[in-house]
Amino acid sequence: DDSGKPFILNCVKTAEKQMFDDNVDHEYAPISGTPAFCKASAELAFGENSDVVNNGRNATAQGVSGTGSLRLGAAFFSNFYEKSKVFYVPTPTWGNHGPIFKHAGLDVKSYRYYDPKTCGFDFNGAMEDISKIPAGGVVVLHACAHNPTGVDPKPEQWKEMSKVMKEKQLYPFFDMAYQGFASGDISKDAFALRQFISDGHEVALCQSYAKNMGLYGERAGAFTIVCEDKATADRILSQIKIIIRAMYSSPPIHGARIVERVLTNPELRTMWLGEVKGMADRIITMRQKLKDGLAREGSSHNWQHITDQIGMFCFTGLKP
Ligand code: IK2
Repeated sequence: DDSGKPFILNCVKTAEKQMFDDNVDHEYAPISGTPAFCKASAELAFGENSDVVNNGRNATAQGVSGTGSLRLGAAFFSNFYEKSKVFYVPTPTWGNHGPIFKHAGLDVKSYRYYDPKTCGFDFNGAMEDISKIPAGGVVVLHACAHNPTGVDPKPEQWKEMSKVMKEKQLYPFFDMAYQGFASGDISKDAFALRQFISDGHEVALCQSYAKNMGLYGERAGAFTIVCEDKATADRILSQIKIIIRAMYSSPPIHGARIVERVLTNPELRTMWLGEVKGMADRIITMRQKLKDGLAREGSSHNWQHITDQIGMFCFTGLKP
């Protein structure tokens, strides 16, 4: 907030108060988290009327926030994905992607993403590199608000990327750590993911509630593999549970309970949607103020990229 303090969402405070009043216990969570938490997370990502969730095609497990969900996904791919052990990440990417995937025994390579000349997306470079990845390769995609550049592909560019990845039989692995936190609209921020689903991809997805619900230290997130049918999803979830059981037995319960309440209680959900928008709008306003301030101080440089970029990260293009 404006005093540099961590912001606690009112919907979260209200959910916690309700939980206290309901005298909730401290029982273990199920190995893959509660079914209600997993369903609400999948619906948030794929949409309420998504055929993925309606037909049970999602194998979804609670993860230990975004990082734990990535690590769980990495373990699953390392154990069971026979087509390739190579994960392709954008250049640059979140500094922990490489260590997480390598820790699970995967190889990490990269594809072009950021263009320092424009402080924007290197669409041609990305397309060229992605189209050369051998069939079966796993491509890591930041669903929105790319960390650390703030540079996202435009909707038309996402469509092209989805098309080429389908043609080349590449596996989309989405990291969605900022749904709602980028534009303020949870559906808009899920555009890329939903586009890939409507193009027929079976994707992997990692979600985090650290930013969009301000639950950083509560470690609430989810890992999903979208399958061709429910029978496959059930078999995959069973294998995911075996991995979780050996790694940490069961996930933390308090944050997941907050998420479940906020997403499934209509009043709390409405409150949350307003608060996510409030946080995103604040970031958008900060960007505009930075750009305006530079102009006001006399800079004639084109700072358009500051407001073209989105989310909490900004590559200013300043030289060392
Ligand atoms: N994926 C991306 C792209 C992220 O930016 C983050 C959060 N990064 O910020 C916190 C940090 O650097 O530790 C994550 C995943 C993981 O977030 P979390 O594990 O906090 O949910």
